[in-house]
Amino acid sequence: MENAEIARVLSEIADLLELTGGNTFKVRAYRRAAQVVDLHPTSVAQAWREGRAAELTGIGDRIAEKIGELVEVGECREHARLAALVPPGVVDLLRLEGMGPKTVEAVWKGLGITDVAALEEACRSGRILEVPRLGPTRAAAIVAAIARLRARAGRMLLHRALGHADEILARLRAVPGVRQAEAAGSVRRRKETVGDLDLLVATTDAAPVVRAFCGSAGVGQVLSEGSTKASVRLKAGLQADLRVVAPESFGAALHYFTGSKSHNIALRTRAMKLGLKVSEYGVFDREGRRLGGRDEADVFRAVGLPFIPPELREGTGEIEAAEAGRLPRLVEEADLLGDLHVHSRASNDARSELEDLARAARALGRRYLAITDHSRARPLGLDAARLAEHVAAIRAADRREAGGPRLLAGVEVDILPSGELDLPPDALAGLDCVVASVHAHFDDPAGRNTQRLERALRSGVVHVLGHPSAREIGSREPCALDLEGVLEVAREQGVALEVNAMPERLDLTDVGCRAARAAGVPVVISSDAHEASHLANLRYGVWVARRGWLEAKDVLNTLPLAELRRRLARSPRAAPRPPRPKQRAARAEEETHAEAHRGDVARHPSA
Ligand code: DGT
Ligand code: CA
Ligand code: CA
Ligand code: ZN
Repeated sequence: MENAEIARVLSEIADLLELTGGNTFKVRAYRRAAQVVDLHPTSVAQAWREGRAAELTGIGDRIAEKIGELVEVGECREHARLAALVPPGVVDLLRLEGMGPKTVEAVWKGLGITDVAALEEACRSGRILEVPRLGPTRAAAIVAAIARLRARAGRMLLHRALGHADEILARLRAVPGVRQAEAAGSVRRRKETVGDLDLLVATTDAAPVVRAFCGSAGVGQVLSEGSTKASVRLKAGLQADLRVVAPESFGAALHYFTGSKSHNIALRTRAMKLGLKVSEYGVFDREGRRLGGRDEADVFRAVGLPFIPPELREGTGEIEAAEAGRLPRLVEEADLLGDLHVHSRASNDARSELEDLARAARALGRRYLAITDHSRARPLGLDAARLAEHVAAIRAADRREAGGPRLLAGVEVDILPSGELDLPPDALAGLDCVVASVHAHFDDPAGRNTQRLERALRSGVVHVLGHPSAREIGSREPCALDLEGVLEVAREQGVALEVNAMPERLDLTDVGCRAARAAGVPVVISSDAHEASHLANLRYGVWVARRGWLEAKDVLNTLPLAELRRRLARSPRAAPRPPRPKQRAARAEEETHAEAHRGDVARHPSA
């Protein structure tokens, strides 16, 4: 058990004692103990197990016993006893800035408020003013504190977190003496959501950097400020941690704070076997001589590995792959030549004209753009007749737009709950790019969802399965799905799976990409732009694909248009392949590469 967790329980006991009228000395003793544990430099749990609990000065025997209980059995009876006396939501009220135990007790016992939502409602309705000493100003402060609590509870989407990081980094880079300033942590690994920002600066003069950081525009509260590190809570709710290091340690620190934790552990284990020590300060040999650490590459070089891109550092086999010389050459944004899922104003939820889209895509250097507006099941989408007109308009615009990109005529056809497509096959037959996706009925059981998708894939007219899980991060859970089964059918039918690059979708996920690659199914990375400005979002999809170990050859829209057309303009599979025998799955990762390559010819004899 981590110190932080032990400290949390101890401090919750203090809270509960206070809410239940416990003895103030006892309350204070628990609070002090919580703080001691929290700030203890080494593992308290380990100290307990090794019989060194005495080194925890400031903790009495009674509380030490509670810690022992926590360490041994993972919970403590005193905590459970007290928690039973207080409705669970009431302790949450104490998490709100500005709500002490007295106020919490007053709203709980006075107004019967037992959770954050009820408290918010009471603030908004004014009922809270019935509590003595609670005026409108405090009510407003409580509402603000609730908003911050909510922001804190959730992780932030990568694109927003990156925005905050870039803003602060720009400020830090402007401080005289700063050599380098970078984001580490999950932001650098391009994880889809971010728990907090980890920023790193190289300089010999830390003080002005810490000052600039704490004084950044977006900072709501300075949580701690030291000589070479600081933590702040941004007004947006996100926490940001700063570390200032000497330039000769920057690479080692960047590696350490980029993580992930499991990658770091795997790398250090390897270093130890080589008689080396890797820390955030550098790489050291047995005699403690420093071998490097200025550049991140030093760390990998010292342990005899090639540079591992941050997106792969999740401790899921990247060290082994690096060791075997089998790291993928990850796809890059510049590899993408076009975008295969774009909405124009023919979709009722999109605004841009074909010309606007073409212009924006041209500025981004895209060579082709498939216009894929919604079919009719989406309100005011295209029925067969309107689709035919729209296709003519796209073809005409394509002839007009001499400077490129080439405009491809497509559609995003809805997959109905039955698995049928929402437009007849002959309306879809002549299109350059048919994206089929689910937009409703997300809650069906896995079996039915899987059948639904498989049926759509077997229609013989679908090129791409759009946002396969239909999730929206933080607001809609992914559909229950047998992805392996869907991939099997996609492979047999020659259908690609989409990595939808909208920051709140990112669907396929990184894990899904890896599964697609293992199954020999190509992906396309698409913006799903609903406005011309969204065309730039492809990079978020590229990061997902990179985290999913994909190379350019795994991604169809890295192909030049002629080749892409050959790849898409295939006739439906005549006879489905037999299901793959299970024992082959183990070899899949190796094989599928070769197969994906051969597939171009083998699966499309017409080409
Ligand atoms: P997040 O913030 O939840 O999105 O994810 P991270 O990966 O940014 O995690 P964070 O902020 O807790 O820590 C940043 C990095 O610092 C982490 O990826 C690796 C390193 N790190 C933190 N704690 C430990 C640790 O206990 N052991 C090791 N080896 N590395 C750690
Ligand atoms: Ca972090
Ligand atoms: Ca952190
Ligand atoms: Zn769409």
